[in-house]
Amino acid sequence: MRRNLLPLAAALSLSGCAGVQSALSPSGAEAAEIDPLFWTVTGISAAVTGLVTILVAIAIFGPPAWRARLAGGWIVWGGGIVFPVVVLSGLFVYGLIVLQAGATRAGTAEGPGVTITGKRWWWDVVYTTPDGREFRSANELRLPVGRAVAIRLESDNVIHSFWAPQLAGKLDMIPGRTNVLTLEATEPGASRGQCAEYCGGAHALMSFWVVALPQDQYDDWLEREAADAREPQTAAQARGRELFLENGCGACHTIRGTGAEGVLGPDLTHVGGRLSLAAAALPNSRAAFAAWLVENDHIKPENLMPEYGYLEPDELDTLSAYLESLE
Ligand code: HEC
Ligand SMILES: [Cu+2]
Repeated sequence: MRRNLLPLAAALSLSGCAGVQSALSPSGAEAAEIDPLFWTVTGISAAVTGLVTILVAIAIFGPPAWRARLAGGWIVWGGGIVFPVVVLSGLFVYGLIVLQAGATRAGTAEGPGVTITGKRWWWDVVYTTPDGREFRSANELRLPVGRAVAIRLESDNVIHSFWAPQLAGKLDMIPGRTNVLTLEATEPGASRGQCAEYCGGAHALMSFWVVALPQDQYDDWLEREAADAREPQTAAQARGRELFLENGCGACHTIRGTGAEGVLGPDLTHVGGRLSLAAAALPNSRAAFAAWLVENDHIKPENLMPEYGYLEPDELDTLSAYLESLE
């Protein structure tokens, strides 16, 4: 039994080392600087553990001559004071140098940057186009590859923390304060992030995607995202838009170009184009829209959106088809 469990436990813990939300697969400049810190500290810790284990084994099982040598006062002074002070001071200074990474990166960002506000339990994201138009999005951050971008982090409720492990270390979002994190994606692709400061019941479901795009694709995307919502293409989608407006969704949500201008919930102008729904609690699909509308409190307990259990199945389907079409 134990022989089977050990490798299983090791495999399980190692499986956390790769994937879309791992500080150990850096795809950002700051994360790439932090990565060696992890391996250096892990390597030195392993070496020290190995050394101590050998000395303890000698002290218990070794030949009398070796044990006598270990019994001297030097082992207390050398192994108990000098060695730890030297090793830990060295690691401390090395850590300080590496952790400056974020600070030294500040000021390298060009352009208007992005403002992300921690909400209960989602992320409000405000971009500015090169010609100065500001617009909102939510629950996803897109970045151009190879360019440092200043991300202003804020909160209007409790403390949250913005952590995109593949890009950089985490930074807190503190009410009444603006913290600036400079992110520079070094390769294109999508990775996941997570709120890293307990902020209430559904904190674990407050995640997001970061999508790094080559500069020209990013520029195209920014232009499309800044535009108003696309018009319904089918009768069903048009009916879906009516249902959206009739059911009061616009009190909390904005869909630019429809007259819905609420700001209590995520901006839905281009919700169909995002990788996930409800801060990565659900995939982005028509079924997920429908599920969210009728049982969002089950999916994300105590979130601030009411459930719409009274919608008829065909209404639900039409409304979801409209939302899905908002790319
Ligand atoms: C009282 C305010 C309120 C009303 C009314 C409301 N919502 Fe929401 N909605 C929210 C909040 C808040 C969230 C974010 C929940 C979370 O993730 O914690 C949300 C999330 C969503 C999402 C996920 C958005 C994303 O970025 O993934 C969709 C889709 C959505 N609402 C659609 C609707 C529709 C359709 C209606 C009308 C039938 C509606 N909402 C009515 C507050 C509201
Ligand atoms: Cu949180």
